[in-house]
Amino acid sequence: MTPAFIGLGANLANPLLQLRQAVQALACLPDSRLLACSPLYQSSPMGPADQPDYLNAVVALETTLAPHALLDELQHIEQQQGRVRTGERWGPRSLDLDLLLHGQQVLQDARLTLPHYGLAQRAFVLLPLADLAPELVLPCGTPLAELVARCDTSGLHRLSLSLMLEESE
Ligand code: A4P
Ligand code: MG
Repeated sequence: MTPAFIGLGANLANPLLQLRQAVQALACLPDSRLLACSPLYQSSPMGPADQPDYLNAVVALETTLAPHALLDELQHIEQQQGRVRTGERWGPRSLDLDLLLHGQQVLQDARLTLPHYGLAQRAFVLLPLADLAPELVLPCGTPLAELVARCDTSGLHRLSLSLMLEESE
């Protein structure tokens, strides 16, 4: 089994419900086990400012799926939940699932970049990832805690809502 981390983001069509449904779907992935779910964060939009705030979280899995097979599964979940790709860069979306890390894999091809290209800069990814794995060291050798210390957390708020229904209800 390989540990993998998935970044979740949504800012349209009831984002909280989108993320909760996505966690349920991630819990049902083949050849995988959902290990943990970070707290939920509200974040001001990166990219065009004329869009609603996002909800973001990170989920930890262990999986025997290869990276591209896992990406296929993530894109299938996005489509199931009605994601429409408008082509607008960093535009609003009902659900975005990013494969942040797949073990210590480093790769770059037409479909997949690992680690995810925005991981090192984005507070809305780094903080929830650090909630789950504070001791994590990235494949390049940089400790996650160093990136967290450096990132700009303005516009980011941890919420007291849970994504795991069984914990909150
Ligand atoms: N792709 C390559 N590597 C990966 C990977 N590690 N994980 C490819 C997932 N996908 C990967 O993604 C475009 C292509 O990236 C895919 O076809 C896949 O093969 P997409 O989901 O279709 O499009 P996108 O998400 O709009 O593009 P992009 O540039 O990846 O956007 P981001 O980086 O995901 O940013 N603001 C806040 N506050 N919170 C957010 O979550 N998210 C975005 C989207 C913008 N602003 C945000 C947030
Ligand atoms: Mg994406």
